Amino acid sequence: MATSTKNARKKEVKKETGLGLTYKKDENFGEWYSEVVVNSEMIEYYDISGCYILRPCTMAIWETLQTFFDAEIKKMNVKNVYFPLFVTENVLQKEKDHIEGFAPEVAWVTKSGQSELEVPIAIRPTSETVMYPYFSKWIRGHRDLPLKQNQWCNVVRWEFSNPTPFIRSREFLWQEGHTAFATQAEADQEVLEILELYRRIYEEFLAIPVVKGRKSELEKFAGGYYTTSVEAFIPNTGRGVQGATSHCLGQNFAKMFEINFENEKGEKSMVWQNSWAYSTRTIGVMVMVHGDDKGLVLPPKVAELQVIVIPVPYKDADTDAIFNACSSTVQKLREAGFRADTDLRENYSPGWKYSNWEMKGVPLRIEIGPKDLANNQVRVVRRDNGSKTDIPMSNLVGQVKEVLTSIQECLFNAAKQKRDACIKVVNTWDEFVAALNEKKMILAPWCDEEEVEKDVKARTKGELGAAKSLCTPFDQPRLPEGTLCFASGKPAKKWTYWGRSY
Ligand code: 87F
Repeated sequence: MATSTKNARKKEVKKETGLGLTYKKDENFGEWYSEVVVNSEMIEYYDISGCYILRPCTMAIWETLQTFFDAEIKKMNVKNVYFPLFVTENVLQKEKDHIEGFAPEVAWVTKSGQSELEVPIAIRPTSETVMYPYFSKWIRGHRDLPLKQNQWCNVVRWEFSNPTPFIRSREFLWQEGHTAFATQAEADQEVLEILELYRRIYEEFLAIPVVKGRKSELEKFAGGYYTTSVEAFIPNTGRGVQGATSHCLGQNFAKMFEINFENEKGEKSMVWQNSWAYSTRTIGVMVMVHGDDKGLVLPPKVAELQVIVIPVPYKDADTDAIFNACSSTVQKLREAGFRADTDLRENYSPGWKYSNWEMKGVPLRIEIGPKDLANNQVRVVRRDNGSKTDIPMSNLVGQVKEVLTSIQECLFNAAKQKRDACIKVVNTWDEFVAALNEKKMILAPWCDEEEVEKDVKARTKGELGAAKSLCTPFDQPRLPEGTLCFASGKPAKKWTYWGRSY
């Protein structure tokens, strides 16, 4: 059979059985990603480009992150609110500078039924202009401050560059926090507190290393004063990805929306504002970083199902006894607080079930066969490294706990090792270009001039997209005196990360 026909057949068989992936992560990353998110049942494609159905195992992860973050911001006395989805053109255009570059991405409702609306109504791409007129109304005196509000919602940005599930979709879920303070010092402090929560989402929950830092003038939110972010990196594509952002807006919006208050001395002053957000993009980064050729790999802390128990009945074995052992194992695990289930379907073989649950990324598999039953033990198999161990039933809960903790740690360490291996420190333009071609995350001394970053973008323009600054890390290596900018040759002011990005 010709190879192409063979491959086509292979693909067909996989489609029929739902087993395996056609593409390998290291060979065709883009196709691999699309296949993983669908075959693992995280995403279903929809008939509108850039819109995706988020299936239960996706929403379970989102809810875990949401539960953590929501509790943390409530400790900071942030209140949840909900503002409308729709915004009039008038209000949306109020802050012209901020909307200008984004205008092409705004989606509009122009009709109801067959009749044209008198005035088109926009769907929120973000809610500054929706919320701030009311901040202006609600804030009168210094006793009304700080005002801290957050909403969990969807937003729509009608993007035209290639849509990617979770990473770049036209509608996505996020939280957007909007806060107002009497002083800059309070705003500055909150920016970093929120950024730390974002770091924890990535590192503690999703097991993904991130860099905390500040965005360049070119890359910051144009309507704001300064932007901080957590930046992740995808080794396979050599692209940085902005994980979440925490902005200090300064007093720009206060000026525009007249958000004033009477301070303690009875003088009229303007508030200092922040805004901050993370979105379902977090989940896409997780899939890209941890997934492998068998499918999804989920960190135990966010996995909807942490342990799957599979009966392995041989021909003459006592199937009922094995099924019962599976059920009681699940019960023990659930009582101990784990998310566990058993797969007792009789029309699938154990091998098929192994592949199926591997595809779905379940961190730990427990197999129970006749021998295990006889020895009062179970076999546990890790999703992250495939290692197998037999553990006595008497210590089931203790050992499972240990292994899950270890998986969470190992995923982070492996991801960090891979990410760190992609970091390249360069000093000259030639080294920079070489590193970019090697898909590196580049740390370079920079003069911090906007024109120079524009020049870097222009000089690296190409099929794969231009390089840009990712962030200036808060954690700065020593910058020896006399160090020159990699791009301009002028005296360098700081170390900054550069690369292609999502
Ligand atoms: C697209 C269309 C219209 C991003 C847009 O980062 C407006 C915008 O303002 C827009 N895309 N932005 C910037 C959003 C800034 C800010 N908003 C609140 C955040 C955090 C949450």
